[in-house]
Amino acid sequence: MIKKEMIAMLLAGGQGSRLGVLTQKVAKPAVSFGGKYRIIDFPLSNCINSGVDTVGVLTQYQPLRLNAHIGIGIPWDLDRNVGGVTILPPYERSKGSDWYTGTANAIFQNLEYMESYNPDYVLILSGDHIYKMDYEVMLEYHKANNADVTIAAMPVPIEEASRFGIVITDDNNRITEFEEKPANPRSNLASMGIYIFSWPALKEALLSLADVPGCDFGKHVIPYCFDKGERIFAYEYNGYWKDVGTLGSYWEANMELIDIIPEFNLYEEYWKIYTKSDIIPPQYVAPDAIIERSIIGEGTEIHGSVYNSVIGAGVTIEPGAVVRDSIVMRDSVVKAGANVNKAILAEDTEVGEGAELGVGEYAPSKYDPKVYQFDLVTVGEHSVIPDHVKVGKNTAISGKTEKEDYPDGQLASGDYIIKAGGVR
Ligand code: ADQ
Ligand code: ADP
Repeated sequence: MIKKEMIAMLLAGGQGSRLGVLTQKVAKPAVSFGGKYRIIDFPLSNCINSGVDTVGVLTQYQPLRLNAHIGIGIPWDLDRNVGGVTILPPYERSKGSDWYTGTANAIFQNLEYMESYNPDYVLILSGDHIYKMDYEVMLEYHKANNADVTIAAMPVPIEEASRFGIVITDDNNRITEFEEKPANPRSNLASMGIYIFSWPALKEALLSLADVPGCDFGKHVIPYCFDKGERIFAYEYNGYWKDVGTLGSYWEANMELIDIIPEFNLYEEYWKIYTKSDIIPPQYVAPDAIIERSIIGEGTEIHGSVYNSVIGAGVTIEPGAVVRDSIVMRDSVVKAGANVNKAILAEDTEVGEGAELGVGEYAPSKYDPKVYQFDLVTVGEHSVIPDHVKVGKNTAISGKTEKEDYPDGQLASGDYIIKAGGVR
């Protein structure tokens, strides 16, 4: 096969358990974002905008929607005879095929794929980050430093630092210390989970660590390269980057799109974000509708009022309904007179007439307090909320719920309803 200087391996197989009911049936990279996109559109668009035309996408958990979305890569111009996008699920490998047990293990199981392009460099990406980055510039930096590994890094608030791999660098940006998710971080320069490896260094590390259970980049590969004394550099990035791995950060990143001057701009001509779009009719705004500071998807009909919200394609907001500070994904219906506050409604949900979401005081979650720790109402896809019920803040709903599921017509803050078939 033809040689490629750099290929990308995009990790898209994590469970995304911290997105709660949003990722019960879809992989995190396939979750809708910004009314039109799916999360994976961002790294894929970065690849094509950076001239990286060979991308292996490693899928595993709930891959159906992701596969359907990526297809043969036409929207991203990745439908190449040579290279292009290739979906790499764990079960198709001929020998040693196994479930991907960790990020590095997933890459290890695809050694043959990488080898077939005889690359000089391999770019490792996550499928769940919203950002724009020119990987070609990062590669130039990698080469200029004669590095074995380059890790993209950016400063984060120190109180969030223990969620990340933390690096300490010398005056030349060479990394002198790396700690994966330290309890007491000694720096706020965080690894973005974006790596360029010189191919010999990556191959050697993967082969040496082949037997490590759950082999992971942050936990095993980077420390291994370190112990070998390899040249590891931090590539400092200062633009917009968001790991949308929690409900809070996912909601926030969507809301940032409707800031008056958004820090993350979807409208740049020279850095387009590509996605697969269906052919659907334009929006319709009815005579009494009110729309303020919102994104409205194609084919959506607004009869009621929408404030500070991100509304996907094919949504209906019926007369008298009010949607505020919320994300409503495609094909959902908010029925007449319903009131939706600070909620995330996944695809194809239905909010009944006069139902009220996001009311009352906040209480901690009884269901999964690590996941549901924000005052959001989270509704999984294909869910139904009956007419005239009240739903408190920090609640989760999944499945076709009925009046009887709501004691006294209410779901209290901190409570949840997960119907059979909706549970993992
Ligand atoms: P985490 O955020 O914990 O840390 P991780 O769970 O390792 O990220 O997942 C990274 C990516 O790989 C995600 O896109 C995920 O979907 C995917 N993935 C996870 N397991 C997979 C598997 N078995 N098969 C295929 N894909 C899989 C990492 C680094 C930190 C860094 C943060 C930045 O370890 O050092 O700070 O990313 O977000
Ligand atoms: P995900 O499946 O969401 O990608 P990770 O692999 O990043 O999850 O994290 C594994 C587990 O660690 C999650 O299922 C979650 O229970 C827990 N976890 C991760 N981050 C946090 C956090 N910020 N607060 C609480 N728990 C967390």
